[in-house]
Amino acid sequence: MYTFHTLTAWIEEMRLLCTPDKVVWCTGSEEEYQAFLQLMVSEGKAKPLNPIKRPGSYAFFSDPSDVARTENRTFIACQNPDDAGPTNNWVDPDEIKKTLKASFRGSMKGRTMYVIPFMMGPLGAPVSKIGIQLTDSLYVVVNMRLMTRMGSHVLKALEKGGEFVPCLHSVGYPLEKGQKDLPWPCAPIEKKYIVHFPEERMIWSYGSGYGGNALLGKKCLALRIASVLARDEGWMAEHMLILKLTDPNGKYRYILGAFPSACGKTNLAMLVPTLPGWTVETLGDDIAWIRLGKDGRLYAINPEYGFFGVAKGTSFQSNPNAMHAISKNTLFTNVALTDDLDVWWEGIDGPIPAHLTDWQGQSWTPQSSTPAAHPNSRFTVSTKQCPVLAKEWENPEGVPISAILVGGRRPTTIPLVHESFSWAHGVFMGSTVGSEITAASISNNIGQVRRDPFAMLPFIGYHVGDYLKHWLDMGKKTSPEKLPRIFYVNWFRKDDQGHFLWPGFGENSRVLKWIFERCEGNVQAKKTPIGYMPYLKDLDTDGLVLEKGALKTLTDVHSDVWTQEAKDIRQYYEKLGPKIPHELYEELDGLSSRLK
Ligand code: OXD
Ligand code: MN
Repeated sequence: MYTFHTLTAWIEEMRLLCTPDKVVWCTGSEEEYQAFLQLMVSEGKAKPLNPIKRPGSYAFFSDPSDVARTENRTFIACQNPDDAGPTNNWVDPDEIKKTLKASFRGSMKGRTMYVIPFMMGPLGAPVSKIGIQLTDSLYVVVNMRLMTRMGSHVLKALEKGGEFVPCLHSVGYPLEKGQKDLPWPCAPIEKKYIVHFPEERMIWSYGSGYGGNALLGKKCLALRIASVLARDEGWMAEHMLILKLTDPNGKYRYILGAFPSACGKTNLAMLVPTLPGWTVETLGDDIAWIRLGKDGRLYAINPEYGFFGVAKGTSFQSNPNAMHAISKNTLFTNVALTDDLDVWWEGIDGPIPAHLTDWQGQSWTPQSSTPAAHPNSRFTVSTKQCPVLAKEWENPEGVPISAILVGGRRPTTIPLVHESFSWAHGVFMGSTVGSEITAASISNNIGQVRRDPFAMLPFIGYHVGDYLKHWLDMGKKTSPEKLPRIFYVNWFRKDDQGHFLWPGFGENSRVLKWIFERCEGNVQAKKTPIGYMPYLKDLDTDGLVLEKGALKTLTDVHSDVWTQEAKDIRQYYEKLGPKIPHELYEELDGLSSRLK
């Protein structure tokens, strides 16, 4: 058990293993944050941006080999391989500890070990969890300061009782005496290991300094380890945005949304409705922890304290609120820089500058053959800078959820919106979401669907079949009318020429309005073989210009296409193996027979 009383012993053990030159306990103060940034500037690891255009902001550039989460180097270390299931890389905990101890031995030589006490979830919230990350990367420290509630107050909370999740991290680049450091030290890909010990509730990450591989509060703790805690303790840790939708009369409802990476979760969380009088406010853009409230409803909190958003494609057109949020005090990674030291990326507003410095420090012009910003370039910014942050976002009890949206990128088959008949049917829908493989990704499987159950495929810390069973079990803990309704949405339907049929972004508020009215019980819906769908008169299309016939295609259900979809789902379930709950097969059989 890792508690306040064992904390110093654990740190001492890790210090003796990693042999840093010194150990620094982070207080989390503003002065400390500024001092760390200055230190990184002096070491050539951070670049201050134009103080007029982007005050308080810095740019960081990673090694070209260390630019994203590395799922093939991410492991679940549990005793029985079947507990990790077919969607995870399993390793034996004792074996991997031996391997990794050899890697960590002396890995912080010539460096400082920083101790980061952090909390996921608001202080005092019943589901909040404490983690202690040890790292030799200052980049990680400053990012964790924005992304989590970090500092001495967390140690005080730990002193009062409870456990913490030990998170050991090293970039894996020790410095011999006199050896010059690199701007972004890391280990080669085959030496990187992001290892989760769900039985011990511990994380060891070696060799990468980037995003979810290194900021261990996020995907590692708040999703992979938390999903295991949630299963054992009867709650849910999900890859979901949380938003508050308010109608023109001031009535509001809270909605969750599970979408795979690169489907616009951050944009939806901060959406500016085109429908007059409607507003969306943000509570979270990536992770939701959900538990049953005393009143039998499901309540969600956002365990994070910042946004780690994809920069590429973010603009005043796609997400004005994010653009305002990142106007100051923001850390940028792998973006391009303008000649006057502002940031730039593909898809940002305005004309393409005649000259830039690309993310690899090379001179760039519009004639260059490579992108100026890395496609996975990121901004890190405090949640508090979001101009449409809902005031209740830190409510320790969370907010009661009325609807859960699931979806992916599906150019064909899936209509704009359909609603599940029941919780179990909604779990079935969530288990089948995913994105169609397009020519944009190098693959022989164009047109096939890469399924990503509840957008959690890379983040479930245990067997996917048990995970889906946990979803079904959660629905049995309360009465059906108290559960959120589940909606399957698809903003990405295309016509035969490959043009999007639905404009998306702020226009998605039209779909949100129908969902809101369904939750209010104000609109009837059409029963179809796949679920409830809107009558066209109930979908507010006032002032919306669509391609001729678009609305019909967007709301069509073709039984031959769906029969193929059902077949494909069956194959997917079979591939996942015998742990897929029989209730989901019953839902699949139900769908197939309704299609006949
Ligand atoms: C993320 C992701 O970074 O899902 O949020 O990959
Ligand atoms: Mn995510």
